[in-house]
Amino acid sequence: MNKYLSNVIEDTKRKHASEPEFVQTVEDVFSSVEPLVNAHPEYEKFDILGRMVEPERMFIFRVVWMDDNGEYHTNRGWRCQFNGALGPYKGGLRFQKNVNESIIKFLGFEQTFKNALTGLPIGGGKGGSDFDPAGKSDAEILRFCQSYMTALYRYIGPDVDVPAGDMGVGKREIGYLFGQYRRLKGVWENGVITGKGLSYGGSLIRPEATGYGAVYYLEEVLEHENDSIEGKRIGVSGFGNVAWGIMKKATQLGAKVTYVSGPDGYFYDPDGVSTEEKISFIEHMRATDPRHCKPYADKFGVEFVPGTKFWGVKDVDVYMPSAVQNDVTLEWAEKILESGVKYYIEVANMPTTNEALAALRRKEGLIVAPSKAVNAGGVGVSALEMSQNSERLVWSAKEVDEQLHRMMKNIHDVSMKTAEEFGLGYDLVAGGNIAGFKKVAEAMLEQGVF
Ligand code: 2IT
Repeated sequence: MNKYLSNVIEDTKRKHASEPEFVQTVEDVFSSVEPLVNAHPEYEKFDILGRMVEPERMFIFRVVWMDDNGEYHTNRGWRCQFNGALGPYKGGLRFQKNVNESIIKFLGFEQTFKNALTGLPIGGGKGGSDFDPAGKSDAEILRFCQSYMTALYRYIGPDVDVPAGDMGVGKREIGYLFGQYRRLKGVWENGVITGKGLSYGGSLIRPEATGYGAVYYLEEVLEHENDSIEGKRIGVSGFGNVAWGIMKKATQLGAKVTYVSGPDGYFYDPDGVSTEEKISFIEHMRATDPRHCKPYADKFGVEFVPGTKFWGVKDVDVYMPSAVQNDVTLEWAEKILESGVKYYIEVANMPTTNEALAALRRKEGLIVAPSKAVNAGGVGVSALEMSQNSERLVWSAKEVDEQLHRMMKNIHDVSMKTAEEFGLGYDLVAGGNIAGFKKVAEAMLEQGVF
């Protein structure tokens, strides 16, 4: 391996010994960009790799809130402004019990390259809290969000850092966070946050964008293989906002999501989650009980298998991991390899462990697409929301959807062409990583010492 590259990886492992997810994502991206680093000796001269793994800054703050019984709770909040070379820091907030510094940092690092792939002027950031939204009342969520924003507001702004949602942060939380920002600053700067409600500057199609974008990307892959989306059966892990968007778009295009998993097991619906009633029920499950997908099986009378995942089933055409990081370990990857399924389209951030990903990528005839390209439509439409806010206009759903579609096509094409340029064939993982990295590196080089 390139000496400079391996030195930076070793350094990262040493400095971040207690941050396994962050080390994992650095190793993943850096193993892909080796041909680029070999072709650009100036990266070493200007220490681009060393700079790339160090967030520009990261805030840690206390978030104290009172529950409905008047008891005090103290959580930890983070915001990581990872890389601002391409634009204001941009990325979601994740509220989840298991959130820690390693998770925020890995997400911020990935976000930097993902945002570069959108082709829009956004840098990479991420934030969150170890707050557990499960079972909290609306009033408790409100108080938590107000306290969170009170700690954060002075570090963000429409031209500084623009948060959005991620797991545990949806339209309701975004509303409370924005309300508190406006109250504290006394200005109408709705471009400070994206994923807003339509009544105060949200973008049409933003809720659907990540899932729709993932399906548009899948269509490009299928077209490359002289195949089509019509009739495809898709297995999706997770039933959050992203999976919901995939179900809607897949249905519109004549495909269907037949397997869905949650923390409690998975269900199999041979007809697909493809009626309005079923898709609405998915939304309802997410809002009321995100830890169980069994209620779907009970309601619609389909098979439920408790306590396991469906990876390895043979009666699907496409796997789309859309839940949490490291969902697919080597053990599951081996089952996927045995299944003979041809398309493995990552959707969630880092859903595959590095060893599982390596095993999947080695398999001849299996097409693997990386999440930082596939799920980029979400943040891409967030950037479009920022444009609408600065224009003080609202674009039509059709216009946003068309731009999203073009963006996804472009991300696929750039990834494909970049891989070809480096003699790697149709390698969407390497192509996506190299294309995103190259863009950020160029901007950093041109901006001098920063
Ligand atoms: O992982 C992601 O790209 C997001 N959670 C969306 C970020 C955004 O700023 O819309």
